[in-house]
Amino acid sequence: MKPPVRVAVTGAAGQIGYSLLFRIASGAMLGSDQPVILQLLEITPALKALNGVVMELNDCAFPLLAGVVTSDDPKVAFKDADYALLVGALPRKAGMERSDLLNANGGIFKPQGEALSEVASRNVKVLVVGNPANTNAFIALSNAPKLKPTQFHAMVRLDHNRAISQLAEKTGKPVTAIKKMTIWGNHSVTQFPDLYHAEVDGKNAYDLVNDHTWYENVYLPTVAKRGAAIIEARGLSSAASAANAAIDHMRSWALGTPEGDWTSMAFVSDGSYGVPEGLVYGFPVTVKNGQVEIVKGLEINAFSRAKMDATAKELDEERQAVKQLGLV
Ligand code: NAX
Repeated sequence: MKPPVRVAVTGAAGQIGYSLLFRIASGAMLGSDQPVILQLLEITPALKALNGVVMELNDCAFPLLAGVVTSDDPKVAFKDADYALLVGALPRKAGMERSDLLNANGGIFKPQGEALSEVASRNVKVLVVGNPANTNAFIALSNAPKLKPTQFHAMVRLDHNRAISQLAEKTGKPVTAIKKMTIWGNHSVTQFPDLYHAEVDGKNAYDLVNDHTWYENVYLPTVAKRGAAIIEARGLSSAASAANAAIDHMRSWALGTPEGDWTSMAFVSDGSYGVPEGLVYGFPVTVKNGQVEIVKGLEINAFSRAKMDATAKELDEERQAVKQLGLV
């Protein structure tokens, strides 16, 4: 058996945490030969509920769970962490302006970035799930001078999985037939799910569907607004599917992507595909030995260009806003 790795999770007593922790402890994220120590962060009032979750974790008697730490102090929860999943955030409430939302989340992700920079493993892989995920990741990485910006990702994998599922339904094929899906840009309604490079059983997905009206007016909004549809149906935001996507993202980052396929991850742009440098933007990526590479050389048509620029513009506006608020 390998030595245990340390996995920090914030917002651990929340909805997503309740699905996520059990899957990490079962080996779904890092493999069935990788013991884990969970290091769980919550705000002080939620520590009691968190203790209940820890009781349930213990009651599972997971063979891979080598220890659990709970704290309301990021410097304790992030100490020597090899992986950090930043789930706890302040969602937008009715009547909240965007600047209020960014300010509230700045209060969470600035100190968490600083703490990660000080105490986490030098090779820590950080995934931001809490919304607005891309900009929260930007705030965290901007406050972590001792870590590389590329150590911080934002999650677009739920959008990626939704895009695969919707395409599978349209084409009548299993999800396993679908490869090379991409979510470009922000985890928001401006995201761009790209069918021009996706494949279904090796055939080009856009050509196979052969219906631009459906693509533009049905598929894109269905994928982008799926979160709202879940809230409408369930009365609560996506939790199990979000936790599943976080597991998928970290698994791809730690263990790699399969030959002949890629996935979508959001992280600091190096200027690829004309995306302004420094924006935390979703790209198609392959991963080998923990090294994330943007898939190069994809042809971008005028329709895609406009969509990719619109989501970049939104992220740039959020970047300007957090700069003005003094959060970065
Ligand atoms: P919950 O409100 O159920 O749980 C959030 C938890 O975070 C709470 O227990 C709260 O006490 C804790 N928390 C708040 N501030 C904290 C801090 N400073 N340190 C540690 N913990 C803190 O929300 P949940 O449904 O679990 O969703 C969590 C976040 O994920 C939200 O921001 C949500 O918008 C976001 N989502 C992101 C998705 C994505 O694809 N990137 C999809 C699902 C989800 O909507």
